[in-house]
Amino acid sequence: MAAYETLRYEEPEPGVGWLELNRPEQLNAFDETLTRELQQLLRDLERQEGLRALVLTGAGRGFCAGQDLKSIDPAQERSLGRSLEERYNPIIRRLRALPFPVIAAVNGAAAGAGMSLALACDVRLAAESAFFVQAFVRIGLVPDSGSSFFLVHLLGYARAFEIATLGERISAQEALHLGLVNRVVPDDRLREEALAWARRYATLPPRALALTKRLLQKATWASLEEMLQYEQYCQEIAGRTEDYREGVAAFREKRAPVFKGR
Ligand code: T3D
Repeated sequence: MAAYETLRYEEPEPGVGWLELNRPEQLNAFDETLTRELQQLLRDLERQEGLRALVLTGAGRGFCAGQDLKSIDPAQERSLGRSLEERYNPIIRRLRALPFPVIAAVNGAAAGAGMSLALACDVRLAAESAFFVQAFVRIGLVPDSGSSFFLVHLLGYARAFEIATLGERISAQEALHLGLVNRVVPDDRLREEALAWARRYATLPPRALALTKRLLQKATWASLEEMLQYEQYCQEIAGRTEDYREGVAAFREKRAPVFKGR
């Protein structure tokens, strides 16, 4: 795997990837290098042999503060549409398409596109001191990098509208109450809890998890009839795996299954 300037990647345990955005002085805001490197790393991870879960987090006291506002010259005209098309949207698409669960371990501020990044993960675990901000409106922009989609699907229109238009800080506890995060843990437990969750995924049948991810993503926009057909299609694939046969055998033999991803 390539060496990265703005990312740290390790596999602390078999099947578990740990990806840290690493520009702590800027609360891991996205500059050109970070967006390029994150695209590249996600492309590599899609094909990483044996990877069964990924944790995404930030170095230092921030998760990600969105676009780096200091690396751009406000006097110079830039196409923000092109910036989304070339830099941000490929990251969100790649993250969503990874064939294993992605856990956001939100360690601090998740603002603007940094909040979108957390929302694009499959589940969110937040440290008690973490917070979320739809910072876009504060600088005259609109929600991007998927935030409009994720907020409405997670919260419904009225709450999404409030959060996107007021741009106020949402504490980890409020986020839990709203359903924006799955769990809140003490700050000093975040790494251990995120690893424990990822470790659990690493023991589950990878094909079933990958297909479930595809099913649930499609369910956010498809009709019941489409989902019945897609479930049928995915179950046909899952039912042909060795892991399925192992799961049934383990149940019958009253032992824990060992899933190998085949
Ligand atoms: O290409 C395109 O432009 C289109 C795409 C747009 C996508 C977007 O994400 S637009 C939204 C951009 N992000 C923001 O507007 C967030 C700006 N930051 C903040 O509002 C606050 O910093 C936070 C709410 C994130 C955190 O507040 P707080 O009080 O915990 O920390 P702080 O003191 O404000 O920040 C700490 C340091 O990080 C500080 O550096 P300094 O002054 O100590 O040297 C601050 O400048 C730096 N920092 C925080 N956010 C950014 C940043 N530096 C560069 N860019 C940032 N976005």
